[in-house]
Amino acid sequence: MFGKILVANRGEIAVRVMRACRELGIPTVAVYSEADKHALHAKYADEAYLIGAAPPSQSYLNIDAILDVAEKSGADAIHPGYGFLAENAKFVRACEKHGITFIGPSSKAVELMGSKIEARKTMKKAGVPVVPGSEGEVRDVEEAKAIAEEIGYPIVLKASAGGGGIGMKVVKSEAELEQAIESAKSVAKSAFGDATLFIEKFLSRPRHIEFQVLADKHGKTLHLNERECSIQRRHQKLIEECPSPIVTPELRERIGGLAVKAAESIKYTNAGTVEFIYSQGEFYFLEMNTRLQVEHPITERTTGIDIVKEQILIAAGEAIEYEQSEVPLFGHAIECRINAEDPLNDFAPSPGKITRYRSPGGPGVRIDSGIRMGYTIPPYYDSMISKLVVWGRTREEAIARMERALSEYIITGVKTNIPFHKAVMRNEAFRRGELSTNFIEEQNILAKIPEIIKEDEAREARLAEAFREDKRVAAIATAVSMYIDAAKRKSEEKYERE
Ligand code: MV4
Repeated sequence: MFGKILVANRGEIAVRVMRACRELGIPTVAVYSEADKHALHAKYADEAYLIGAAPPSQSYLNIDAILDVAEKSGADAIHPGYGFLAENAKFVRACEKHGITFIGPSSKAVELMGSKIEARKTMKKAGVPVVPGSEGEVRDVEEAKAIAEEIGYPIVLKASAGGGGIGMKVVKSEAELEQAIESAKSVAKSAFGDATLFIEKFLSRPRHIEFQVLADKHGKTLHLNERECSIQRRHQKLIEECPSPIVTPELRERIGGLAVKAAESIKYTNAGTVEFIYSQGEFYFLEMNTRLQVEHPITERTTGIDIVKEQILIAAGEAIEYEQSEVPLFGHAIECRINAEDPLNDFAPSPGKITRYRSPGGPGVRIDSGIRMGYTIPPYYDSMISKLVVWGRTREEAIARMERALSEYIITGVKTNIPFHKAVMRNEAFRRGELSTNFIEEQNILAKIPEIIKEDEAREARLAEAFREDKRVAAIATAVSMYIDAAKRKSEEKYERE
């Protein structure tokens, strides 16, 4: 087992990984930037090292600085968390070169799945359904026209080096094609340094359903059920749940089996996620993420499996001890990503000092957070500050619990998207499990937010007034009791004189 683990990340996920290390009795090393001097993760670790200035390129993306700390601290393994270097094959190779275990898949697996064209080819060969589209790269307009004729409009242009929807371009007719290709190429070039494009048939109103996979180094690969992640805004997931309201046990077995086949086909090891889009009754491979996902806690909550611990044990060469048939799925979990963003200002980031912080508690509530009272959220990083995860025996109970937990979650000093989550939880289509990637627009969720903010402000004002009232009452009570004591003292003195 590892002697010491360096967590090459920040915020809630760094604290979350350190918790698993602590439970395994493994000392931890934090790295932090100038902006994170007082951050929770730097305090939580057994050792903490400054690695550079606030901008990620000078700190959390600085491979040499991170490996220097690993050498200096004697860390023999690195957990990358998600984002930053988590899917950077160059970083994985650098760890391997330095004899430091990267807690994740091999650099080969990261590289292969990093090319969406290679991923599609690999999945097709493994018998995993892919969206009809181009075999490989689409080099010019003529090729694109021919493919689009074959599969029919609308089509979508995607960057092979991309992911998460960046650079995606929907094309409704041949007339738009040439211009669309030019702009998609330039976006791909600037975002990923690689202009390679491919084409897929555009599937309308899809759902995003992904399967967690876990594979050890002894040939065992299994899935830990699915997660529904359809509520997204500009390709950013906001609310995830497990299980998906539309996945039956038979579907779970069939598509979970495809996810396992996908992982086995590339000899995948460690934790990964196979993403599917579900449209008109069919599942199609979308992408494979070769990292721990933000939303992993809802899988942990409904299986009882600590995925980060499994990652560490697998990376250390341990075998997975249970069989697929022993992976449970109990109850229903929902995660709301709490972002420091202003929902009334196009969700613009809202960094700043947290003046009041009170997190919810009670049965079935988990908070993974990297913030605390008095902490100043820096403007340099992702706006997610915590994850609120609730569990219930049923989806209905989980929704009611999420509403209760959201009503208890107090964060002031910065704007948050908590009102957005409240609006979704009370939406009838959401409560019926009728989701799609167009949910936020179709249900006009954003229009509901001002009213909710007004309700919250009115409640806060009532509480403050009651508190002031309490203070007034307490002050009057104190004055009366002081008056009574003085009167009593006076009558006693009078009695003694007589
Ligand atoms: C698609 C699609 C429709 N048809 N591909 C790719 C990256 C992922 N984050 C979003 N992607 C999509 N790929 C085809 N052929 C629609 C989306 C999409 C989407 C998919 C699932 C969940 C939310 C989404 C939001 C916007 C677009």
